[in-house]
Amino acid sequence: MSALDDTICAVATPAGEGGVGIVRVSGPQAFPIASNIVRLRCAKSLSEIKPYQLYLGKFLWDQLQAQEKITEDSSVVLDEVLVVIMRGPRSYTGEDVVEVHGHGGPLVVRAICEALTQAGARMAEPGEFTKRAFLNGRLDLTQAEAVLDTIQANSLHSLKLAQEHLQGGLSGIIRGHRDALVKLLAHVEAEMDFGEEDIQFIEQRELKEKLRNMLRAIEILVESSQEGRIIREGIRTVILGRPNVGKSSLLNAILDTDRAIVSNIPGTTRDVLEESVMVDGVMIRLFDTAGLRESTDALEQEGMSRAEAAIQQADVLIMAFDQSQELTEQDLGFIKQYNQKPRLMVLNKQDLPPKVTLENVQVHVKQCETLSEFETEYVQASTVSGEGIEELKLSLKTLAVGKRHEAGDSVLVSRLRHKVLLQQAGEALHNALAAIDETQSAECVALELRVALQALGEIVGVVTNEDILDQIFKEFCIGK
Ligand SMILES: Nc1nc2c(ncn2[C@@H]2O[C@H](COP(=O)(O)OP(=O)(O)OP(=O)(O)O)[C@@H](O)[C@H]2O)c(=O)[nH]1
Ligand SMILES: [Mg+2]
Repeated sequence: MSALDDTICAVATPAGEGGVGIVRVSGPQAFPIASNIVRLRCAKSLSEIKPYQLYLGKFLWDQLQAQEKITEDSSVVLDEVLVVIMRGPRSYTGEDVVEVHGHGGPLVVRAICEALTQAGARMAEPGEFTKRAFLNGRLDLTQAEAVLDTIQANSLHSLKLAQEHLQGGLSGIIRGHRDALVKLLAHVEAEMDFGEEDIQFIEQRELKEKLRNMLRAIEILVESSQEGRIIREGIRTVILGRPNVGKSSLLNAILDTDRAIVSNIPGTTRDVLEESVMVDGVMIRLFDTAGLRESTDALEQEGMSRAEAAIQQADVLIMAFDQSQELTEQDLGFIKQYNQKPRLMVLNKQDLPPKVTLENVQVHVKQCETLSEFETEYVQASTVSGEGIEELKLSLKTLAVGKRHEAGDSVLVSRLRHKVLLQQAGEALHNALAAIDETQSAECVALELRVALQALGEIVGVVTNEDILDQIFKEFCIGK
């Protein structure tokens, strides 16, 4: 992506037909360039009109005379438009911005863009408007990422989380740690300068306590990342179990549609089937899988290895049992084998005479519980009568997200980039503390503090490089 001295344009609304199609122009020449293609009814030029107000006008384009000043006589009216200007720095990008609101036809917006590029603008790259907002200091990096999260939000909770970050919830905390760290580093460095004279600029006890508190706060942020990611991306929930216990029926019942094929022939489901459903503001991504059993059928084996892969990626497991049949060795094997995730034990087919009770399953879960730090919940359900299906959905949500975010008292980290950098910062603080304990030189301590500072700086974008920026902004759509 190039520097900030050119003027960029792009369609800001989704492709296809719609009520309105908006083309956005940003850069030092935004007003003169856009003036070439619109004529306002009030006859003023774009640089003369009031910002943040819509003006009625026409989009005029004469391809042959595009380089000359267009008059209504010599050019073709292609649409009736509304135009709004925003003067930098009080705009999204921090630059002069023009938005042309035309009718939402693919041809209209494309023609507006072509006319703008003929008049001197350049087509924007993905995320370039937001990148400019970042480079011009309108947003920091976590906020820019939160813009993307807002656009991609798939549930009310993920939207809320994105907005918390956009409002600076996370950056405020990170900046607080950075500021504190800068001060501590200054003390340690001053000690290096005057080391010979044995002057202590900060009590070692105080330094250690401050570093320890910061380390703990950073660890809490890292710990929140699992929950944050789940809220941002949805809860990956895999339904597993023996063939014929009713996994696909459960998927259908949760979705309240006839999505998956159900039959009394064991081994019906082969591929992994994914569907999403919203539960209480959180997106649940459900994966129905092939029943797990010994099989020589190549197709079924492939289905089972896909099921295994899905299980490894899951946030939560639904382990389905048929309570009208005795628990089999296989059932018990699953309980033991897949105990490294939060799981929901579903005793299905409650409409049939019981052979298995909740207690029976609990006994087996208890036996392997000592090996697992993960929670287990139980639900009795029937896909025929609908019993337990609502309860099942809510249990899933609680298992995956917990109550913390709903209480609204903590900021969650939701991106892997942030988590990795926080871990780096935490490790450096840990090393700094160890260096102090081992009475290593102040230089060693300072070195670690600088590593932590660098990592925290990268999160908010105080320290950055072009590769990181490209990586982040290429995820955006064009026009944002
Ligand atoms: N009575 C009763 N039958 C059920 C219930 N749930 C599923 N079934 C029946 O159990 C059989 C198997 O259901 P599926 O949903 O296909 O089972 P599955 O676990 O997906 O099976 P595979 O895909 O072969 O692994 C079908 O005949 C369903 O109609 C239930 O709650 N009660
Ligand atoms: Mg199935």
